[in-house]
Amino acid sequence: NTCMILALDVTDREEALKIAEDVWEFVDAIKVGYPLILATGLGIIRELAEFAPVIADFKVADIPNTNRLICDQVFEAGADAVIAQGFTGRDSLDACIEIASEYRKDVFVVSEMSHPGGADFMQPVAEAIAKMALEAGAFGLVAPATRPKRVKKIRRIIGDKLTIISPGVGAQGGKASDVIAAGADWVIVGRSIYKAESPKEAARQIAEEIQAELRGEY
Ligand code: BMP
Repeated sequence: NTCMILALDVTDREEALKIAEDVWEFVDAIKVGYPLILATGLGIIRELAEFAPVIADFKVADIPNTNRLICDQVFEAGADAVIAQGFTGRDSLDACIEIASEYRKDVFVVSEMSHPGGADFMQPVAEAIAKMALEAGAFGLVAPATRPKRVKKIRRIIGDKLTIISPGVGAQGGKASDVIAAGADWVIVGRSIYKAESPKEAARQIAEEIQAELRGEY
């Protein structure tokens, strides 16, 4: 377990596959979203699944029926998990979880986003979303590495029942070891890896920082 997820937001298929091949040993999953999938097609999910489990970050946020249709496509394409927004409410989330469980796959729910604006409207509802995700039987939450204190708070609410994956490390200012210390299970890292001169070296360094934190060396 490397406690790291690669956010592969490049828009070129060859580049995406090259980076996945370079860094797979340092990551436990690859997160793909609109940039890569709109550019290259849904087929990229199966290609990347050769290297690591794929999390489809579509931030699903619609009525239950539309959520069901979206999740069906995502899991049919070979994704191991989908990311849904929580603010659309319990029935919309239930729809995602219903389809995921048919495929024996997982749903992560966004509670509060990592960018500065994520504190404007999402932070006040984040704790309620975390509770809802717990009650609904989601697999995990997406919580901000840019605000380790918030991750700590969310961890207190959900206990050990949900996994926390945390974006915002590096390019957005968060530090991997800080958010792991605050209770995140995995950090999500994009630009700091895929824009690095050597993505492999960058991934290795962050992985080492996390392992040192877990050994209590920080
Ligand atoms: P980067 O490490 O380059 O900042 O990438 C972070 C990734 O996590 C991006 O794919 C972004 O869309 C996603 N993300 C985020 O940054 N904050 C959130 O709150 C939720 C996200 O999914």
